[in-house]
Amino acid sequence: MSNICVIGLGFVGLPAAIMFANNGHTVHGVDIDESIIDAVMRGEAGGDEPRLTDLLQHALDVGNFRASASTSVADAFVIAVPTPVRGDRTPDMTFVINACRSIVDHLKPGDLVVVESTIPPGATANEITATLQEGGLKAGTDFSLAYCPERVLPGNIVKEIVENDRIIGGIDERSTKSAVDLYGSVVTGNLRESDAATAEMVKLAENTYRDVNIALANSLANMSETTGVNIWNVVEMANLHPRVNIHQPGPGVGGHCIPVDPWFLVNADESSSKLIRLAREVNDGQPRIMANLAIEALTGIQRANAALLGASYKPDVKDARESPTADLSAHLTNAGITVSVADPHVTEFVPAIVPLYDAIQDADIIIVVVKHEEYLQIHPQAIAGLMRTRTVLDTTNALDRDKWESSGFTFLRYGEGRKTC
Ligand code: SAJ
Repeated sequence: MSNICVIGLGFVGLPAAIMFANNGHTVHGVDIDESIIDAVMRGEAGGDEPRLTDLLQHALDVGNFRASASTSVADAFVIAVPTPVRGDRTPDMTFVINACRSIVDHLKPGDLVVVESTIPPGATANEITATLQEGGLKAGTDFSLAYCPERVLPGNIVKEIVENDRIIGGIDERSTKSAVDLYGSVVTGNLRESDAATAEMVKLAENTYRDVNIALANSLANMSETTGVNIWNVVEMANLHPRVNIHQPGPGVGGHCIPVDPWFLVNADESSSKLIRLAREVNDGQPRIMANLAIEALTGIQRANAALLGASYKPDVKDARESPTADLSAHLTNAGITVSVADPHVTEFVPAIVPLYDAIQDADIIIVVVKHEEYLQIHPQAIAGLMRTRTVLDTTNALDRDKWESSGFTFLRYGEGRKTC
């Protein structure tokens, strides 16, 4: 059993802290946000993770877990704080470096420091090592240092944090072994030993792979206006090929990972990452394409009203970070269209979230931006009478065309194209 200090109690750090605490370790969770500390100590895990609250309560009940604002002495320190990009798309390592600084005063020979946060290539060996050594101890010689990226899927974290294979990249062999011992006590997936630089690139490659493939899907979908071909059918049939996995087109790429992490690679090597930058530009351009489809559909309607359904970054979660809905709303507003936004899970958003029927009331168009389960159950005939004119734009291939058209709606689906050739 070890004393573990987990720094950062967000969507990765809190589940990690609870996982360690429920597997025999004594865990001290640290966060700079007092409201998070208070909620956690009340047994409230927040977020959308099934079972996480129960597991937190169990860790608190057995006395293996506590949370506070200040780092303490431990055998192992796990850093799981955010690494956003600035407005100029350069990585912001402030939180990671501050976390390292908070460890220095408590670091002692034989300790282990693990970074889970997504970081730029080379950061473990460079700024992280330099900061941790500010107290006089030497990384590798006096304490172990490893990079162990997370790959859990929000919405399924409790399962994946234990079962997913993990890459363990130490700055030296002993650091790798020390981190393997720690994660081996709780992770049932395979622990793949490597070095820190490789592990850093694995994480960035995983998310960049996804962003580039989403950009490919979106590019193919954007051709459907020219080809007149239904891209959803194309993707479904192309993926019947045993070695093809075209992703799903959509209104844009949100979340605090996929739209962020590829910029770390662009920033590290601009000349070699042209494809990666271009994919980011394609995906960031999607909300404007959705807005143009809606604006075209509203031609001739003065002072049109649009109801946007879905504010979160992906279905059935309440996280709205980098949500495409925000840009889509801005483009429509700039075109003189009045926008209302509804979402069954999100509470904090700009523009403010309104109830579904309030958003639809007097709307000229409904734009489905997120494929929330609730929206699949909407009965068009139940809402048709609320609208001023009845048009629906489905940007996520969520809705049944016949169901809506039979209720008198003009039905538009992004990526279906219109026969023009
Ligand atoms: N999206 C598409 N088309 C797709 C898939 C996703 O437009 O085919 C959009 C989603 O709507 C969403 C965004 O991309 O706006 C990101 O969605 P996501 O499904 O990638 O979900 P994340 O960001 O919650 O999780 C990803 C995962 N990474 C990979 O699948 C490679 C997860 O395993 C990572 O741990 C997580 O990023 C992270 O924290 O890095």
